[in-house]
Amino acid sequence: MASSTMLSAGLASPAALRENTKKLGAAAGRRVGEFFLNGKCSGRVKMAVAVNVSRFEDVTLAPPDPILGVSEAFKADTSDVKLNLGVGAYRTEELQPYVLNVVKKAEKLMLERGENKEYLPIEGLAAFNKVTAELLFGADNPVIQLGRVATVQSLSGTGSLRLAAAFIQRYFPEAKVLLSSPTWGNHKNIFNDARVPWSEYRYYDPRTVGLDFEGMLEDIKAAQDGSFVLLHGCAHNPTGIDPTPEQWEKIADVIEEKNHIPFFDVAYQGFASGSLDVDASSVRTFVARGLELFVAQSYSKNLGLYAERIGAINVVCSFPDDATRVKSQLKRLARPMYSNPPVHGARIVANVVGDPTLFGEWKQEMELMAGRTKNVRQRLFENLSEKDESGKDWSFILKQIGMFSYTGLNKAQSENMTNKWHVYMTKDGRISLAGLSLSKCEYLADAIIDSFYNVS
Ligand code: PGU
Repeated sequence: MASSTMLSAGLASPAALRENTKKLGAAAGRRVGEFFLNGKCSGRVKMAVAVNVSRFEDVTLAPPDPILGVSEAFKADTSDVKLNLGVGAYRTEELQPYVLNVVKKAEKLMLERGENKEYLPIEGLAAFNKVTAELLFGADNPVIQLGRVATVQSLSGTGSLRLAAAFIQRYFPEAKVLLSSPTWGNHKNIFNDARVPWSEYRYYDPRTVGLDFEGMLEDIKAAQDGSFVLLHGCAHNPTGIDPTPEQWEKIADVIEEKNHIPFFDVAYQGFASGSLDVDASSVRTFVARGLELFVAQSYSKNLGLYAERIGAINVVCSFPDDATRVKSQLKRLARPMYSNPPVHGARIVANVVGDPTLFGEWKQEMELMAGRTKNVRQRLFENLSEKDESGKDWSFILKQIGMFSYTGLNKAQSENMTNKWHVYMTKDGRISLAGLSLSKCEYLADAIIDSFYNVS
């Protein structure tokens, strides 16, 4: 069959081919217009009718991703001194990627057990879902004991956020999401693509290089009742500035008063302070108040499982019945998107968190990663303070937490860092300290001072 079809296509006259292409184009055009893209879509393709005209002519070139695109540019640079401080990925002092020892041990165990590769259920690996919720809320948290949490394993932090966004779009079509200004750039893409409207609340104050707490509260108060408020559970990306425990309480007061729904993005549990519990305390504060909320979790950073795409979406509900229905609908949304999540990373997490020895070792390795990042932060601050003859106060760097430092460099200054100094970073002035070594701090300090004072 296949060969006869090919043969007849091969023998068709150019005129017949053109006619066929026209029909195909028209049919496909209808399909695209009527069935697949009902709403407005800026990237809609006009179907080409002539053979020698591409159907993809109207597809514009997308710009490189502001974060992941930096790694691509870094790879293309041949300089010896180049430094990749763009993506938030932990490197060793030798600037090499790091696979945690506990991950290797868990993988060895998995290999020995000869586990199969069959599909997971739509909601993911049961053992993973159990431990991930316990790690986040605390195993003895009543919301877990009472079955009030809907947990679904999803495609790391990003996929979990995207699944929740689809849920919001379906069940809260009138609601808006409030995002911090600034926030992780992909948040906007995620809610845009899910067609969930968003606006911003004030967060960063450039005058103090700190939190604009009053502005934040004012904007959350001013938003329409019942909005989703996206909060970074710890180690705010990109600023590295977190509210204090007292401030979290006040944020919770306003959210409660306005009947808003908190939506935590927890991508750095354990990586901010080195302690899993301390880094989960913001989420636990809100849960203790009996609020309904969403939490997206990621194991990219704390277990170094970046490419395994392992994470979860948790929805804390008022009643166990709600949790059952919410979970069923999250599964309903996941099924046509990606069917079911990957098993490998889920087994690693389940083995590490579920085994007391490995769990203990993980905590030590996490402290080591967080500790190395803190040491680099300290060294960079010292180098900047020593070298800067103007007496500028660089101590804001020490007040920031997590993988990143928000340097305050503007776009042109950040570009100078890359073009002149081969320091790759995002254009908002963010640098990943987790990708920096102690021995490169001095070079980086020179680059920052040059960019800060010589470029406006
Ligand atoms: N949420 C926040 C706040 C993040 O910073 C990141 C990762 C994620 C979610 C998603 O991480 P997953 O790998 O999907 O679990 N941000 C890093 C990594 C690069 C990126 O942009 O995806 C960053 O450098 O900002």
